[in-house]
Amino acid sequence: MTCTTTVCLLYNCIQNAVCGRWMLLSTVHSVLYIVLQANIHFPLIQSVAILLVNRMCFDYISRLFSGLIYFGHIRHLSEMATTTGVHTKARSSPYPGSTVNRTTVPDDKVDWSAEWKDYSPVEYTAPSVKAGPVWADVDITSENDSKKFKFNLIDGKVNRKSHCSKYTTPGGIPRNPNGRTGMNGRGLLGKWGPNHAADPIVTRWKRDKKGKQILDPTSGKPVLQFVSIMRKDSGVWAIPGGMVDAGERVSVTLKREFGEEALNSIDIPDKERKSTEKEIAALFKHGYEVYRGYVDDPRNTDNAWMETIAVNFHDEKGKSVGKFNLTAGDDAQDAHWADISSDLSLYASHEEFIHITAVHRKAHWDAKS
Ligand code: RP5
Repeated sequence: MTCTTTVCLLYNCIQNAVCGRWMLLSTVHSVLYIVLQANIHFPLIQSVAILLVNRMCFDYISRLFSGLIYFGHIRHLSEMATTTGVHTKARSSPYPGSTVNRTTVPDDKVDWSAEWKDYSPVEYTAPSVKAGPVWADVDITSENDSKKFKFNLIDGKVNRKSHCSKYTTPGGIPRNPNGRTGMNGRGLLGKWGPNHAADPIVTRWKRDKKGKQILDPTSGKPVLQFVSIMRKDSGVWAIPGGMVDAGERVSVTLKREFGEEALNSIDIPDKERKSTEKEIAALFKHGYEVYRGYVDDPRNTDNAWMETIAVNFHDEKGKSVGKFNLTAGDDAQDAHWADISSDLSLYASHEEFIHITAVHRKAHWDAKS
């Protein structure tokens, strides 16, 4: 037995003892060890088995120590949230970009377990989605259609797994795990089930002209600022997040979206642009994951919803991205460094992600905390 397999075998034992939920994978894993140990003289089979074992070990270790090695250097909050509370924005009317009103869902009927025999939500899929752009799924008009999709799985290049839990698919159609929204169909969202996004929370400390950190007079804590953009669709301030493209790594989406939505707004002389891009790349190597899960987005429906991974990239000394002022970019959107406090009113669940970031950075939030 090679050194690699000994290490993997040891790891397998620990993992079996600690992580019952990976039992199935562990069994597959164990079968591979038997192949390795059976003194098989087929070098090809043995090499494939070693490769698979190593790959699986890497995945398991990534999960166990996800905070340390997941996509580079992104660390997690141990008490990381995976769902927001009862969704409210996902029940609001009219539906964005339309005059369609949702069926009203009272708070006590949001949960699918609350009985509502006559629940018959309004049906709406935006014409732009029905037109069948590359980023959208095809319509499901019969249970047979839904067989085209691998719900709760990685489906080719599309991630149809939820960050929260396995979702149900009554009649072959995914059901929003956070409850009723008063609308069937996909609205403006392209994918049936989870639509994955990524939110880069770029922060710096608020400083005076001499570079000294500014403390909030009520809490006595330093004021944190984050890059906030005004969304073109709603005119609401938000984190500059965006959709994860098919097959794209979340770390790539985070940097790309920040570049597209906020970097265009950074007022930098052309000759400094290259070095700034380098500084941003360096900042984006060390993120802190503050949230992973459901987003209370006004575009959600009973069959399609937003999920995100929100990561904080902090410029402690204010010497990289933090040294730039943000002004309105070429496109209509606006961008600025927003002071973080409980007074913020942001798009979807973004206030929640910013609050978690403030707590993590021990920054001012409100007079009490
Ligand atoms: C929100 O929608 C996510 O948190 C993310 O900020 C955003 C992604 O959608 P687009 O900005 O691409 O429309 O739910």
